[in-house]
Order: sequence, then structure tokens, then C-alpha cells
Amino acid sequence: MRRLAAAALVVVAGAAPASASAPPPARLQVAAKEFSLTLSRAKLKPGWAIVELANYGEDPHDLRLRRVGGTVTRSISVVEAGDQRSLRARLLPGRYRLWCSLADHAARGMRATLVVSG
Ligand SMILES: [Cu+2]
Repeated sequence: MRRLAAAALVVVAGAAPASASAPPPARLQVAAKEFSLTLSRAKLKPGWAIVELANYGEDPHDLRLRRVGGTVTRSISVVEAGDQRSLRARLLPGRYRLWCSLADHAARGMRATLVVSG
């Protein structure tokens, strides 16, 4: 699993925009534990972002990210305790719901809201 995650990160890094004028992607860390999701920041500017799920808990967790009113759900697959994994996404203005999709974790508190606005 760790090897897979490392390979995925290399692919993501290789896809980074080469243009010097492009602003660096915003970064958001989502800290997961039983049973909460804590965002490193509640608000981001629209554009590219790297969202990292860091599992500080004892159980595996995953992450779903969806804009309110949107149709695309982005996801980070299951991250084991003590591990982390990232996704890169272009975020549009709006409110995003974040949650863990495993079992009843969201209902138990593993959910959060992110605001994307300029
Ligand atoms: Cu979970």
C-alpha cells in the first residue's frame, strides 16, 4: 500500500503545471481520527489544490469530497492508521462537503465543510 501511494504521488508531481505564472496549488490537510475530520483551513481560493488525508486515528479511513450542487465526487481511497495520501483537484467556488465513507463514520462525526471563494 505504501509503495502504491508513493507511486501515485510521483504521478501527481509529474502532472504539476510547468508554467511559471501558474500559482502554486493551495494545500489542505484533513486530519482524520475516530471520529472527526479536522481541516487545516476552513477556506481556500478557487483553483488547484492538493488535499491530503492524514490518518491520526487507529482505524482505516477514506475521504470523499463533493461540491454542494455538483455531480463529481472526488475520493482518496482507504488510508491506514499513521499513513497519508493526497489528491489534486481544481476547486470551483462553492461549498464542499468532505466525509469518510467507511461504515457509519460520517454519521459519527467524520464530516466537514470547506468553503472555496475568491
Ligand atoms: Cu472513517
